[in-house]
Amino acid sequence: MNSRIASPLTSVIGSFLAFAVVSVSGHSNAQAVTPVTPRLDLERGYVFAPLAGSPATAGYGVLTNISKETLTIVGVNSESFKAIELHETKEENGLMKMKRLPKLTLKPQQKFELKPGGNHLMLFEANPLVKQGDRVTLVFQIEDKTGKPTIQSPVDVPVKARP
Ligand SMILES: [Cu+2]
Repeated sequence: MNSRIASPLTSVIGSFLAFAVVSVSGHSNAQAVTPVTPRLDLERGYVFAPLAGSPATAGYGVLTNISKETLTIVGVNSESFKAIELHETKEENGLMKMKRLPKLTLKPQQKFELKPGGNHLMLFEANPLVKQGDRVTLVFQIEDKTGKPTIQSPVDVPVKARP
């Protein structure tokens, strides 16, 4: 439509991609990383600030597959926590029990709600510097077409105080 607008935009995108490639190749896990295209969103996402002496905290929000393909989440990690698991909460014999979900498959636009008392992210052994008001990056690992967990989809969320 308007080439005056189109050409600076293209060069901005071009330099962004060049930057992304440089930063990925400078990372120590470079061989496992596919360049990042947003695939997952965590709407209204947050994690509760870790409590001193507690081994784990929890994270919530609405996970949405914003890609055009079916995605299978096979893990979550973060530099701010030693380990992260996706947990589902189900009633069994009148008791609410939580269980690790090793995989979660979402069709395009499909949502999976994580909320207090229900499904959640369980975040273990926070970095001691993580505190209320910070933001942490959660990196969702997604299987590629061969079934290897090589696609990384980062989501940035705030750290909130417990109510
Ligand atoms: Cu849990």
